Amino acid sequence: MREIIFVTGNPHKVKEATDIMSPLGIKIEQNDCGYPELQEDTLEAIAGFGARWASNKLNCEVMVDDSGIFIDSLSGFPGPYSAYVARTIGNERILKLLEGETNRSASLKCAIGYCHPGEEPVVFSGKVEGKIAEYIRGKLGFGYDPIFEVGGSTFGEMADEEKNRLSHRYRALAEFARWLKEPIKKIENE
Ligand code: ITT
Repeated sequence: MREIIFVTGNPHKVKEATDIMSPLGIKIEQNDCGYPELQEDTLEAIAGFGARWASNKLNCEVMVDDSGIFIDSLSGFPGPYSAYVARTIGNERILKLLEGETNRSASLKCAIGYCHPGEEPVVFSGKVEGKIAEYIRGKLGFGYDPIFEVGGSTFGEMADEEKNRLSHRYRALAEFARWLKEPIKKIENE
């Protein structure tokens, strides 16, 4: 089985990546050495930089995952600042910011960066569209899951298998897994 080092401090991401990738023949091993998160406008730039930095530090091929929630009525905020916003104001205060707002559309996005030491990173993106719930619902998942609703349920109300069938992370990882089997294509398309 192909083994990939996943550099992240977030055990929920490791569990989801393992559940998604193991049926595809890819084994995920966590390493939480961390990486500097650039203050960039896109998750892709952050993930590419992080993957390059961590692969050079560990001297092996690695993947990283930079994710975020983009709220339409807030012009895409918090986007690449999602980790900071979760740590500082959190879900309750986000709901307060949206009080009385009729446009509750939002998306979760994931950028998977992958790199070999000394090489250029490649990045795979995934996105799921949904809306911000009126109130916190569900105890499953993590992060923004209890306020992010798709098809009537929040990710916080969905079993892992259900979230992993349609999530931003699933979509990015599926692209990555496809590319791992046929790496030439991505390089030709860039
Ligand atoms: P690493 O950088 O160590 O991988 P992190 O949790 O800091 O872990 P991100 O910067 O990618 O990861 O996450 C940004 C925020 O988005 C953070 O608060 C996460 O909890 C949240 N988040 C990431 N993936 C999510 C998901 O699938 N569902 C809900 N929230 C998520």
